Amino acid sequence: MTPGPTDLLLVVDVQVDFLPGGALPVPDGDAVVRPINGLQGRFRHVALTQDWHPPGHVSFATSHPGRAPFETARLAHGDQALWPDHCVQGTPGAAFAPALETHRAALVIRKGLQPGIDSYSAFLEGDRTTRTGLAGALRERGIRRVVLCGLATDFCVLWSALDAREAGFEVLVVEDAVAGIDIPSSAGGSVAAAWARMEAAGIGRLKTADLA
Ligand code: VGL
Ligand code: ZN
Repeated sequence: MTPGPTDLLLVVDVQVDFLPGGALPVPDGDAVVRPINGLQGRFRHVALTQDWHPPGHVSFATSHPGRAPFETARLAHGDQALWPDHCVQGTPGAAFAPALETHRAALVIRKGLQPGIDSYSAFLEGDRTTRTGLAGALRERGIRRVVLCGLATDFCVLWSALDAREAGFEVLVVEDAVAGIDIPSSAGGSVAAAWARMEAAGIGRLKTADLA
């Protein structure tokens, strides 16, 4: 595809804490930076997202005495995976990856700011009710197709892609510009499960080389 005036590149959570050495490292997370920088030059519209939690956020295992990262907690609005403390507002770990180009983006959308609600999705928070405003902002700019890249395939990319589709956009994911956490499961891991869910939702896949 050749990106046009109604296409937007959505760069999800390419932040220090999700890179190797960070608080919640995504394996090979740093490998997405170079392809994403290349992709950004091909799009007229670029938006960046930032996971942006207050200290003591509900998604942190440390906020649940006796619980460990990667366990699941039951909250009033549903199950919550517990993580190491990560992307705390204003800390070095919450900053964009130093090598990520950020100057082309018209929009930076931050998510996960409410102490008691997580938000993997750039569109709709974990209570599945609170909207971030991103869908409206994209519509006002005339965007019809959202092309996603970034971290992590099986969490924030997955939920952002599903909600973009739900909001009525055409959605594509750039498979060599994403990387996943990949929690093992009997069903073959969360990355394979994420691709299956996205495919079932009508979300397309492409490679950086397919973008001319
Ligand atoms: C993410 C887990 C917790 C992500 C954010 O960006 O995929 N994953 N917070
Ligand atoms: Zn988070």
